[in-house]
Amino acid sequence: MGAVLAARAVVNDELLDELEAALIQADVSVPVAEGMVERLREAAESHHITEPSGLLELLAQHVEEMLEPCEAPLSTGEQTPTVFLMLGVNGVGKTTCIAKIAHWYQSAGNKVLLVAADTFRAAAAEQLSVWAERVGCDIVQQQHGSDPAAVVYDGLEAARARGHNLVIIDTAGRLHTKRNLMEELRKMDRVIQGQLGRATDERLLVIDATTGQNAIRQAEQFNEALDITGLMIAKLDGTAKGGVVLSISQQLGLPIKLIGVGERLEDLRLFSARDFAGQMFD
Ligand SMILES: Nc1nc2c(ncn2[C@@H]2O[C@H](COP(=O)(O)OP(=O)(O)OP(=O)(O)O)[C@@H](O)[C@H]2O)c(=O)[nH]1
Ligand SMILES: [Mg+2]
Repeated sequence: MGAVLAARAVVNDELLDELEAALIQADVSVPVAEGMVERLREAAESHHITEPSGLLELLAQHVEEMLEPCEAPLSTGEQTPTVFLMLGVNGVGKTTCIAKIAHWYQSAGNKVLLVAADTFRAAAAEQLSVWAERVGCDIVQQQHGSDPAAVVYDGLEAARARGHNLVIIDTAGRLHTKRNLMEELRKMDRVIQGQLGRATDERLLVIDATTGQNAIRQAEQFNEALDITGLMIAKLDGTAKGGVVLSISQQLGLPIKLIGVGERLEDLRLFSARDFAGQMFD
């Protein structure tokens, strides 16, 4: 984005068109990019901005303002255990994200339990138990092919019996278009609600920042099926784009809770509109 502006001496229509193209290139959806550039045009006029660098500052400020309402902390319920249900399509980074969250809370002195409710992929429980060992937290698992809702039930019983205060549930990757798989998630959520006597603290949808526009469809459909409480944007380190975050926030208004910036346990950050805007226009 900075390169588009650096190559220009003055702010004019051509430059604004190029900026719009650069935003779309960075995975911002067309209507959102159009709206942003229109707002920028008006602001540049009213503030008499003629230098491209001034325009870049204004754009970063707009992005920060757009994203600020999406900043939200994780809800850690007043009653224990707090329960996070993790969702998303295949390979977006759910399990890695769970390990990172577990590490974070476990290091802060909490007693964390991971629940391996991805009983579909053969190696999934094994992958989660390797993470549990590294984090130093507990795990509940059943054999491959078990009913995921039954694993969730077991997990919550175990948490209550053994005094865990955070339970994080790993689910199998699934396409947002598969109705029966969405129903399976709803069933898991009902089991949690039944056990807790209240809503699941977080139904977190993990989105891969490198996915592009399809991420919007994913968020829309998971949200329709399950009322997601927030987003975790994984793999933001792997893309110069990340504009999809803007589109999702503007089009769906969902809170963004966490971002993933690498494959290690430490590579987890709270979402910050200011940091995101700063990095987008580096
Ligand atoms: N660069 C980068 N890679 C990540 C990040 N999060 C996850 N990954 C990588 O993405 C790949 C998939 O991660 P998983 O956590 O297994 O994804 P998943 O959503 O659980 O996958 P399924 O269970 O198969 O649906 C792994 O190679 C991870 O190391 C991240 O924030 N940055
Ligand atoms: Mg997984």
